[in-house]
Order: sequence, then structure tokens, then C-alpha cells
Amino acid sequence: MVIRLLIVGMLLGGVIARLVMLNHTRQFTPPTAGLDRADLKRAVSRGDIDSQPYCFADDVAILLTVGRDGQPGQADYDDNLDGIVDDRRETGAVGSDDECLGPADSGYQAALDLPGTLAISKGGFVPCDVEANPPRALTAKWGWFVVGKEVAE
Ligand SMILES: [Ca+2]
Ligand SMILES: [Ca+2]
Repeated sequence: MVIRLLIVGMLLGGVIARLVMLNHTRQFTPPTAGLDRADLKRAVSRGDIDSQPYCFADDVAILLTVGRDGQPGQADYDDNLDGIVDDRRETGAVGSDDECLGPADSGYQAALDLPGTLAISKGGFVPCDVEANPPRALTAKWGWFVVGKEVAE
């Protein structure tokens, strides 16, 4: 009986917390909910909205950096518990300042020259011209927007 009351209390607490949060933020719908997707797509494609078109390139590196502390994982800590502090296999450890960066991320160019940076994959979105029929755009207001490639009829 006590467990049931505890579960019901937790559920009610969760519902009340969610209602308080919604009332506090007044964000009942996403900011793009009132927009017509076709109109937005057309505006992005024509360049009416402040945006940068992006095309996929299969030859760019996706990087894993050692972060601001300059050491794999957390500096001066044996993240992978192998007895060796700051060995290369700790790069990207959870809870560290290490970062995974693609060409569209800030700091990507600087990370290419940082010692300890690893290329872990290839393929990412890079800035391109509107004439290249880009599948994506990065808008200043809404972030990434998937335009989709136009198919010739
Ligand atoms: Ca680090
Ligand atoms: Ca280690």
C-alpha cells in the first residue's frame, strides 16, 4: 500500500512539475510550429532567410579532440582505469572536455592542428553555394534546416 502511494505521489509530482515548467516557459509549441514548411523551404532555397547552405562531403574528417586541458579525457586522471594516466585511449572519455567536431562546428579548423586530435570518421556537411542544390541550410534563427535536394523533372 505504501509503495503504491509512493508511486502515485511520484507520478503526480512529475505531472505537477511539468505543468509548472510549461506555465513558466509558456513554450507549449515549438517556435517553428506556426510556419508552413513549404514556404520556409522556398525562402531558404531562395536565400530570403539569413542562412548558409551546406552540402555533404564524404572526404572531410570528423575529429575527436583532447579539449582545452590538452590531455586525453580528464587531465591527470585515469579515465579508462588501465593504470596509465592520460593515455591516448582516454580521448573522448565521458565527462571530459574532449570534443567531437565536424566541419560545421566552431573550432574545427583550429582542432586540425592540435596535437592529440584524432580523425575518427569521414563525411560531413560543409558550406557550399546555393547553386550546388544543397540539402541543408544553417539558419541564424532556427539552426539546421533540412531543405532536401531538388529533383529535376
Ligand atoms: Ca581533455
Ligand atoms: Ca588510462
